[in-house]
Order: sequence, then C-alpha cells, then structure tokens
Amino acid sequence: MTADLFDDLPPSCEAAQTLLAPGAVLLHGFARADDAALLQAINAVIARAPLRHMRTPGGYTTSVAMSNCGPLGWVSDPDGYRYAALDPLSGQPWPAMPACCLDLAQRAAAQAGFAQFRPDACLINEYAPGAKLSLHQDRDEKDFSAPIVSLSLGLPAVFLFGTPRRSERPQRYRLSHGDVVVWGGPARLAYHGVAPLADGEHALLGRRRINLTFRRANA
Ligand code: MD3
Ligand code: FE
Repeated sequence: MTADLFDDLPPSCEAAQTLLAPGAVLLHGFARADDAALLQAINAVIARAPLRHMRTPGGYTTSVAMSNCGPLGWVSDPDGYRYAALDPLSGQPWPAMPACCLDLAQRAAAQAGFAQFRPDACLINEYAPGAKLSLHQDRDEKDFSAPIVSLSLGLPAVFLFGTPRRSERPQRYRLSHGDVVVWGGPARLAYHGVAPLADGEHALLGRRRINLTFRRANA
C-alpha cells in the first residue's frame, strides 16, 4: 500500500494542482474517487473494441496496446496516422464514449480553463511492463485551440515532457493512478512521450497502466 499525500485532505478541499508548464495543468488524483467506475466503463469498451498493437508507417508495431471510444478513433497502419469513425478490426463504429469518462474529461478541462471542451475521440493506451511511447507531437487533430485531457490509471509512469522543439531535452514527471492532466495553449504542441513502464502490481489494475486521452479531432 503506497502512502498518498492527498489522502489527508478533507472532502471539501480541492485536490492539489500543479502547473507543469504554461498550458499544462496536472490535477493530482482528480479521478481517484471514480477509479472503479472508470475502469468498469473502460472494460466494457475494450470488450467490444479490443486493445491491439498497431502497425506504424515506419514498419514497427507499437509496444503500447491501443483502442478507442467516441465518434472518432486514432489509428495507425502502414499508410499513416489518422482519425477514423470505424474500428478497422471490426468494421463497426467505435463504442460510445462512456458518460463517466466524458464527464471526467469535461470537469478537468473546465478546471483548467477550457469550459467548452467537447471531445470527439478518446484513445485508450495500455502499457505492460517495458512498453513505452517515443517522443512525439499530437498533431493529427484539426484545431489545436482545443486541449487534450489525459487520465492515468494503474502503475505509475515516467512522463517525458518537452517543448515544441524536438531537440530540447524533456522534463520528467511521474504520472500516478488517478492523475489527470490538461494540455492546452502553449503546451498543446509540445513533444512528449512515456519512458518504459517499470514492473509492479497495482491493486485495481494489476501489472499495467492505462492512459486515456480525450481529444477534439474534428474542428
Ligand atoms: C502533451 N499518451 O496517446 S498522456 C498519446 O501516457 C500520448 O499514454 C501518453 O501521448 C500516455 O498521444 C501521454 C499525456 C499527454 C497526452 C497528449 C499530449 C501529453 C500531451 C498532447 C500535447 C502535449
Ligand atoms: Fe501524445
């Protein structure tokens, strides 16, 4: 059992938040109270749209297993990256975004100053020990004025957060179970990635980390 800094806060107290960089707000433990409901909703999504390792245009396969919910889903294959309305595995629309997930994303965005956030895509990333995400920008969306909201569940990860210039060395942050980050404004096009996941055992999720990113893909 890990001691948690925020277990002692009275229920009426707002959870702590940290400005990581201009436009990047970390809401510590924002989703912890809802973790079981969120996991149940995610499990229902991935029962219909299974997590899968995607092919990349460069000829690799992602070490992270991915799926999506919502009107659009982010997909990668040898032809490139794009948002698609149909799951290429099933030919069916992606499962709807669960209400508890959408609600969480909108509450977090509002807390960070984006009261009008209406995500139309939610990418689900599952990390087993050793899985990683190389430094990249998220720029397949049409309108960069909308933020991206990320939700971390399960094992903690070392998140690499750079700048809009790939050459600048990224800062490292730990993202823990229940943390939510809103990436908007000047942080929206920052390079970012995830270091190889360290092995461990999480009480609710077991030997893995799940990250959801809520996005506005179409303008
Ligand atoms: C900063 N996912 O799916 S979440 C991704 O933990 C992705 O699975 C990581 O990067 C993960 O594209 C990181 C944090 C995150 C997400 C999107 C961002 C940070 C971001 C977009 C712009 C800047
Ligand atoms: Fe990303």
